[in-house]
Amino acid sequence: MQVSFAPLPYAQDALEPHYSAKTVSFHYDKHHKTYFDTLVKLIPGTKFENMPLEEIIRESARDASQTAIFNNAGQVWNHDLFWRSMKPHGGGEPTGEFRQAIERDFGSVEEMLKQLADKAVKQFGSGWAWLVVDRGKLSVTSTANAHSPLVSGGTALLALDVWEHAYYLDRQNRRPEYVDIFVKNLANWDNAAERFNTAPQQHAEHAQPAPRRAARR
Ligand code: MN3
Repeated sequence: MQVSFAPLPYAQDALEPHYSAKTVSFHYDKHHKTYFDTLVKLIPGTKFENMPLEEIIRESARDASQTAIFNNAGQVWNHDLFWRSMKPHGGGEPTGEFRQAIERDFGSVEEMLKQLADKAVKQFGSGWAWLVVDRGKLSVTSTANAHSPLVSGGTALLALDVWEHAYYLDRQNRRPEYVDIFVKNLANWDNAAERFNTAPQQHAEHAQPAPRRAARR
């Protein structure tokens, strides 16, 4: 089996006071771990058994009879990125080439943050907000439940979990407050920049479609 339960990239209390150790403990040790444990029980003896996680997600997304595997695999992947989308003393602003790309595609960093927060707050029910790069172009999007840009297209740079379990212990129903704190105090732009720099077809000029051949008669 190729799937694994990734260690947290920091101590459970490292995001205090913005994201409590209690929430990290429930969210990582219970919710995230349960998705992983369930996946590990579901895949033995199936074609998914020896696939890398990303392939399990893409394959199961295409098959309505594999919803349980898709949901649990998707949530393992989404949470792996979510924990890396935060860091102690995070927030602030992206820098360098990544920042230039944000300014090119959104007008300003502030506008990108505003649009990301808006997607996160308005996602109806459980889901995720994302900063994505697709063929060199940045955008923000949201997905429901276990879905992600792995399925909808592009490379996810930042994942913001808006399932209630992500914030309820700290902020009850106040999702906008959680989103605001995530953006201002937790977001890990270094990790997002690294993912941007290594994303396939990072540069917009590579995104040009190949010249079309003249139609034959
Ligand atoms: Mn979660």
